[in-house]
Amino acid sequence: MTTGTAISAFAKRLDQTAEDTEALLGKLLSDALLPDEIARPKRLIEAMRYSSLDGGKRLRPFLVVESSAVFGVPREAALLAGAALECIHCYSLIHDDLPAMDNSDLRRGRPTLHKVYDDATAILAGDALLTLAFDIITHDEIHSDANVRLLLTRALARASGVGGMAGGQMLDLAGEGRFGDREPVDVARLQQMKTGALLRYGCIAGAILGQSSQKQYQALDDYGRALGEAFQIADDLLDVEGDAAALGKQTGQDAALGKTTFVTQLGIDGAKQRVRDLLARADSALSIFGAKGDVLRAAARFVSERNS
Ligand code: GRG
Repeated sequence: MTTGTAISAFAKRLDQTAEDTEALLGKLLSDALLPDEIARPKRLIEAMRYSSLDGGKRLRPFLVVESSAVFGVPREAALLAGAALECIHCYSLIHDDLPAMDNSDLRRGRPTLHKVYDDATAILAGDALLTLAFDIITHDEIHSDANVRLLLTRALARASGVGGMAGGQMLDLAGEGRFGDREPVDVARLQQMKTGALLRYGCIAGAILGQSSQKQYQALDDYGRALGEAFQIADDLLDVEGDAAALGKQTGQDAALGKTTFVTQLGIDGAKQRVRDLLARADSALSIFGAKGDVLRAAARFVSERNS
């Protein structure tokens, strides 16, 4: 496949996954009660819907779907696992925007949840999305083998929790000097946790669902790590060089907070070179999948060259 063909196939598939994820999240976030639930308060479910529907690239569900496609996993199962991952992502955005964290007014081109509702509703909507993710990931439809569901669930917990995203956020705040003197920041480690862990999960989820060999798992793990770092460097570059309108959020926030980022450490040209190196690493990790890895290869390119 030529690079151009792979990129247009990628764009179509990303759009389709975004559409399917939107429909699925719409159903999962309906008023309908699940067995053992007592009531779904209107304000809470509406707040969860506000932050989860009608926006976002749905890159994380896309990675789950495409890493699963490599192993011929049924699309419906992958979409469900992707929806669980997207719920965690949306919760992290809600909490990250709160006054106690980044205090942002704009997200996905719209006012942030706590601006439209209030801080308490935003905290609860984030909590409920996090919890819902762990409900979804255990659905029987994801895999007939309960052990596969257990492995997926444990990996999701580890990507999201103290040793993953939440831990990375803590390191980030400590580096800003929120708890006393600024703590020294290992940017690569921090970002591997804060943003990389969920993206990597999207990639290894396919290997878990597809009951891959150890070698195939390792390949997707390597690919996911390279993609996660490239994503973050692109994010740091966008904060310096990006367009707020295209991004749907303020730019220049890292500099305003005096944050150590890949750009402050490597400079703009150094950061761009690092992205090129990571792209090459992502490509080479996928080599064992041959043409089956083409869409994931295009995804890595999209992540590094994105403008939103
Ligand atoms: C509050 C526990 C907790 C964690 C917050 C991941 C995170 C930690 C905060 C997100 C804030 C942020 C702007 C991180 C930089 C990279 C990032 C995750 C950007 C948003 O992801 P996209 O571009 O967003 O995939 P869309 O809107 O397309 O889903």
